[in-house]
Amino acid sequence: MCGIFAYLNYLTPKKRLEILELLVNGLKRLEYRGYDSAGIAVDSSDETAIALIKQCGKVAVLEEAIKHVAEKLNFDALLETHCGIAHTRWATHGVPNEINSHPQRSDEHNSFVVVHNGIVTNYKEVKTFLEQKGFRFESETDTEIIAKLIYHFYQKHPNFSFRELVENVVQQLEGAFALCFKSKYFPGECVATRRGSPLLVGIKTKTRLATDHVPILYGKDEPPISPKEHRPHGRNEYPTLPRTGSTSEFEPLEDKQVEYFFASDASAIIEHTNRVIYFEDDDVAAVRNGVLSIHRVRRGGDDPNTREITTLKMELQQIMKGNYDYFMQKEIFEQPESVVNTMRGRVNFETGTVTLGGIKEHIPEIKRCRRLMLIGCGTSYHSAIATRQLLEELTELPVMVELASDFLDRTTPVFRDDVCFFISQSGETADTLMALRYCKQRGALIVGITNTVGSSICRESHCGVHINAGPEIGVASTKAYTSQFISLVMFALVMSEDRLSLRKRREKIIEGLRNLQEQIRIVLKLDQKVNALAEELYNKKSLLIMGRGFNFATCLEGALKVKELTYMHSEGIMAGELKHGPLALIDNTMPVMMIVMRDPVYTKCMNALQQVKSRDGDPILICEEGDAETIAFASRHLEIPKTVDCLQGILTVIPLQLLSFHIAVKRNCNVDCPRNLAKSVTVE
Ligand code: G6Q
Ligand code: GLU
Repeated sequence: MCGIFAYLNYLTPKKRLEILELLVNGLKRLEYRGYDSAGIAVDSSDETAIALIKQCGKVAVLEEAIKHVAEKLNFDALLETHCGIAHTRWATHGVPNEINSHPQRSDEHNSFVVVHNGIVTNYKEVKTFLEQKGFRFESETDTEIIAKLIYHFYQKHPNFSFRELVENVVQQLEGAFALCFKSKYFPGECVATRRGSPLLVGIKTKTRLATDHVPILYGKDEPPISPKEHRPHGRNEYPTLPRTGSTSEFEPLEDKQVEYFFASDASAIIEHTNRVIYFEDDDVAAVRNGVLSIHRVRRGGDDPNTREITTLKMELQQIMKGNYDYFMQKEIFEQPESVVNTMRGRVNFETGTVTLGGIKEHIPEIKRCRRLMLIGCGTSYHSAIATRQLLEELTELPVMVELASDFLDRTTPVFRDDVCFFISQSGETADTLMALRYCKQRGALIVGITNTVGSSICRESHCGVHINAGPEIGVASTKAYTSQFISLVMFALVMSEDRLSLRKRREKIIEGLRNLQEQIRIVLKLDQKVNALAEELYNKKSLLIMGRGFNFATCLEGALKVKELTYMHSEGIMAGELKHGPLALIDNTMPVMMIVMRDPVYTKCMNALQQVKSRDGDPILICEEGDAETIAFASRHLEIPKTVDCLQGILTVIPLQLLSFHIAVKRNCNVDCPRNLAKSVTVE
């Protein structure tokens, strides 16, 4: 999920030190993406042929470590043709430490090394297969299976090209990945591929390239297999692909000297060249003898013949934030992808089943518990409120939702047969961590729901779920909220899997999860409309956000976003509480937003709407797409696609994330780092 950078110089002599500096510099350009460890692989002159340097922590720590291998590596050696790969890791499988950092390797001789962004969801099966073949694993990562699998294929097919080996490997992988490979058997070559994670290559030549396109070579359907290579698959074998046919590699360059820069995004490339190719899913790009070729195993009906070399016209700053001006904005718009990453390898839409590997073994114990307790702070606490009703419904257990600080203040009674969930994006929030220790001491089962692998909350939990939203840089939490929400929904689904009476309900929810990505995209299209509302609201003193039922959490979370980003007063109000006090605030000057969806509390929400209107209030509605009857009651509204009631909060919160963002920009507030706040609150 973080950064890949690889550099290949062909007939372009560079000192080893220069290459190392170039690789480190590439990683520095990717630092803004967030990461926890970093590593590099370059050719060495000793018997391993490839040197690996890896460190937990910042790229600067890696840079220091590189200095210490100066003698061993002969920094002054001039390398005419060379391939180096580098990586910043945001751990998803295994804590951040040196062994788990990338590049991952095939064996102790570093025969094949690989850097990976993303998650391989079927790594356990592949690992079992490779263990049976005698491979011994050293890391906890999903990535290590890739390095070992390619070595396995190499041993089986020693005359396959590097690219063919990679093609065989990726055929066995499920999940999301961008990969760059290096091998001692293929010096000066690099093979890169992607599926679901971004990857591009920059091309630098002395003279301008003769072409703007690189042809795509498609594997033949029935390629010839020489008798020597053809071995029947034994039992339990991963089938190997037939050799792909096309080998006539394309030579785009007049000039033989060339440099290639592979990277997760253009920020690491732009200072070297502005000529880039963005890879598509399942492209396998190989550089051999200085020539880049792009291969695809199969050809689909309207697949193109070439990939275009595009010219970047962006500034560095622009690239880092993509098309966005702020990280928070980027993270809001990343939600169609981050929600899928949370579900990847867990929700099987074909069979309608959900598996949470991190808590699987504890499910029988959880099913026997006395109650569930969900504990967190701020946004993380709101994700617990958002899912409480569904958890009560699908588990039929009492569910307590607690603010960590208040929970500790009350010295709340906790028992051995309680199951306590600690929800935290950073995994380091002091209040949440204290509450965790308090519950652990009392013998409860501790379940962590975090975005940061290896964080304190992760380490101190008995089991847990990584929400896999990817690093969140903006201080105001956005994509982590929707991913926490989905993680808790998935847990509720796991808890109810053998309940026949709930089958229909579960099917509906799983269908809802399947459609979320598309629906979030639709909600994000409201951006301009929300911006217009922000124009109306940005110089007001206060904003009340009302709703109830499944959408109450959205009101609290929306109000928190408005407060922290815009420094304006805002309050999330349970619509049922209106007549018990807040109604007194209503007049024709008080800005109000109301969430009114066609769910079981629709009529009650409409009553609240009437009460506000009859006090001269003029609420802005967040309501269901096409609900003309409700829309008729308001002068302004935002229409949101309908999903199953318990998931609706994921869609209703997004306009409020956007609203707080636009108001903050209009009020000249610091969007990514609001005053007085920190991303990780490590003090009580
Ligand atoms: C919200 C803030 C904040 C955050 C809490 C808890 O926008 O980021 O409310 O959610 O400080 O942080 P953790 O989720 O990291 O424990
Ligand atoms: N899943 C891999 C790991 O945990 C890669 C993570 C990343 O994208 O940085 O090692």
